[in-house]
Amino acid sequence: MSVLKRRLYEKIQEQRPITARLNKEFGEVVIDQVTISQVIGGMRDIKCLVTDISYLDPLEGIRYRGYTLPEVFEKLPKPAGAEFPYVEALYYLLLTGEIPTQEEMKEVLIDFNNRRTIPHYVWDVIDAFPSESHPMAILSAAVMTLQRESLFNIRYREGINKNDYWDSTYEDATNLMAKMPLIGAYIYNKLYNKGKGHRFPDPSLDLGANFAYMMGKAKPYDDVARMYFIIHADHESGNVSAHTGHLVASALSDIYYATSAMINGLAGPLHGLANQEVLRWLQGLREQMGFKVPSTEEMKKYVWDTLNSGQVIPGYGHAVLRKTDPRYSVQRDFCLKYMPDDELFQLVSRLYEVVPDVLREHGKAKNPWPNVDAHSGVVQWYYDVHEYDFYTVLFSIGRALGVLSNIVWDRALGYSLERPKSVTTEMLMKSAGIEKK
Ligand code: CMX
Repeated sequence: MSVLKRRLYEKIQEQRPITARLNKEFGEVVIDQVTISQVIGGMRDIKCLVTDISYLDPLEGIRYRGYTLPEVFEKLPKPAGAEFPYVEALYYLLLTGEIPTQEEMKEVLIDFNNRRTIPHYVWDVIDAFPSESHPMAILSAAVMTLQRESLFNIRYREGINKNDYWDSTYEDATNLMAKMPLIGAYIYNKLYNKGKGHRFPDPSLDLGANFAYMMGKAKPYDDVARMYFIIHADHESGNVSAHTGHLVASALSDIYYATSAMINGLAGPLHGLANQEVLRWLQGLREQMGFKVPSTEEMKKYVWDTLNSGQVIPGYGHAVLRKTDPRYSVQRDFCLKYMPDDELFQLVSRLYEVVPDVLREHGKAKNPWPNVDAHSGVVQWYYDVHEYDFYTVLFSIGRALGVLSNIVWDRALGYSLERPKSVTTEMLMKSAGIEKK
């Protein structure tokens, strides 16, 4: 058993009696109540999911296993000379709650490396897609294609004990996590380099550096990849992608079905696709200005025009956060260090001074501050990833770290099939004490 899997198993054994006791002895304790507007309004804020992998505070932002993003960057081991940690180290942290040592990392890296082989039929399926297809549709299908590799399905058919579900789920999850960056880079080369840039993985490189290598990008893109995958990894369990992954897996659908579904949820413009929408919107502003630097008044007008035409300002607002997203701030700090004079970065910075006031005046958004997507495309653009349709694929690779870790734990703790209850409008009217006309 690998060091990661052994530590995970020890943690599972520690956690199981706690969850079992809560459920058995305190199952009737009330932790929330539900209002009509929550039922109509997308179940906002209802406390009905449990995860120990991350927690999102509305004012502070995300913590992974109790650590803020700056703490994660500081504490996790890094490759020699790198600014950002191993992505594989974050996977270790998310699964076990522990910071791996450099020694443990050596083993984890070898394990990830050994799982990188991708069956040829995956490339064939990707190649068969028309070149106008959206990369998220291709990614979802490519992950789905791998479903026949699921070890969980084989074990399930053999009739394994429920207590052992986590084991083959962990194997499936780690196999897929090791492969997803390769699939992403292959899709990029197929769509935007006419299939010419494809490279085989370099076993001497960690996940981030190998992704940069396969994308054909020089340093510091390896660090960009590490930063990017780490900041997108998890945002507790209620967001569309994480929740979809969890929901599908709750039917004991395997990791491949669940991850493909989470990718489909991430592909919506109110969620992960917002990162490509931000770039489209920024380029629209630049074009409208004839590529001159816009004045503050011109920026305000552009923001108002977007709102008045009934569209949202992409990259701003959030269902939970009520302050600037720390994932935005991490990227801003990166830009200040590596690309302070970049025109697009400066535009994003100036919009930060304009958009929140306009959104406040507009009076609808509960949170006028930027989220992760307001900044992520700008960094990619700077490193010549100009094909903004691709940005959500990057988000997906990162998000898989959290979703997969959660599903392993769902299986380990025996979380039930998800099945909330719906009501009719008439029932809501009755609850509200109003008559049907
Ligand atoms: N621009 C304009 N209007 C906005 C807005 C924005 N950026 N953010 C919220 N609103 C509007 C909502 O559309 C809603 O309008 P209606 O009452 O007409 O339906 C109203 O303000 C209240 O919404 P809210 O409670 O503040 O926000 P929600 O929880 O409903 O939605 C989100 C959250 C992210 C979908 C929304 O802020 C939004 O559409 N933002 C722009 C898209 C975006 O950046 N998405 C990425 C989020 C991060 C991620 O998941 O990747």
